[in-house]
Amino acid sequence: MGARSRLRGALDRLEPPPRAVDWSLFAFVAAEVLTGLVSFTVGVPDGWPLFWLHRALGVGIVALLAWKLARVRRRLTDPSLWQRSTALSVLTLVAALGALATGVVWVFGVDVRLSYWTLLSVHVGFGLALLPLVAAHAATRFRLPRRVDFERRRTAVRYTVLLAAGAATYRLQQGVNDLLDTAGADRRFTGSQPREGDGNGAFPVTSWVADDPDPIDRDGYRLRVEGLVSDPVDLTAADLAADHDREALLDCTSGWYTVQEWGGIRVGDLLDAAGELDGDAAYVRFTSVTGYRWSLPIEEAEDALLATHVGGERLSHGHGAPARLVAPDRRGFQWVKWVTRMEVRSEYDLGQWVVTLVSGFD
Ligand SMILES: Nc1nc2c(c(=O)[nH]1)N[C@H]1C(S)=C(S)[C@@H](COP(=O)(O)O)O[C@H]1N2
Ligand SMILES: [Mo]
Repeated sequence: MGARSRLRGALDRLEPPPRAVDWSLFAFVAAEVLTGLVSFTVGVPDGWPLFWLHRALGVGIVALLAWKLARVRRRLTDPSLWQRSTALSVLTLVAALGALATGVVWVFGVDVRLSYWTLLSVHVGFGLALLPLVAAHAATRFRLPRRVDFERRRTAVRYTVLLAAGAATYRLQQGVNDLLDTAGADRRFTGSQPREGDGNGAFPVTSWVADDPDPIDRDGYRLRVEGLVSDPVDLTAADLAADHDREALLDCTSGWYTVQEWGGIRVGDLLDAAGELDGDAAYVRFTSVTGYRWSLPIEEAEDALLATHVGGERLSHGHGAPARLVAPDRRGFQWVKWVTRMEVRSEYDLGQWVVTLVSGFD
């Protein structure tokens, strides 16, 4: 038996029964959306397995999709077999190929923009569109999975091999990056690409669509420190005299990161200006002039920086002047810009997850 037919044989043995392929595709896509979204909240290197799982599942989808297309090809290419649901099937396929292609191109470090979206943001868009499409597609051809489709031992072996092969493929790709010294080699464990240089001009201004306030007048600016403190206080821009410098890495979920020297004041020192903390103090919530907000557990918050400077320059308006949060080990979206309110709270703020998405819309 030649190497080629041996590989063929191995692939055939790996191929799940048709119904299992369909349900696996659904499950893999759901898992991709889940791991993708959760990965947005991970900023510490210990979180790397989540990103690897996302990549391995992605390669797994390539294999599952290949098996599926080999089976249903004629339903797409032969017009006499077209049905009402074929349009939905094609749309689902386009979204799947879009998500896969953008993901694959991204790992090579390609850095193109589609209007102002990075390729990674387009990837996220395809992925989010794919989930409801796959669900609707599955509903048009609904067949319950059967026991025989997922016979226990074979199934376990199959999916283990599939994921292991996925991870190995990604590892191999990284080897290619290193060998050819592609831009992909400089990516962080999160997949983000580097932005080099110091100061305001070295990295992009990234805000949600509608979060676009007018520049804040320094003289009129006040930072309100309130909540579970004994003496709430309004601080002026002049009160925020930077006395700390800290190197910290900003990693945006749209796929870039930058290391900068941030100048500012420790949040703990600002809280001291508002007197004593209440015994129930558990979180500090940072709110932007736009309403955008995020909170950090009190200990982490105290050690975070309210930055007024970056790379030795005063923060530009776009980067959050007069003051923005610098939260090391957190993803960029948590680094609230144009902070006008710091509030000590006893409870976690679930609403922030929605508010960060819609703030700025009137
Ligand atoms: N008020 C406010 N703060 C914000 C944002 C925003 O849209 N509004 N965008 C966040 C996101 S997604 C990132 S990545 C960082 C980007 O900071 P930069 O614009 O200085 O690069 O700011 C965060 N802080
Ligand atoms: Mo971001």
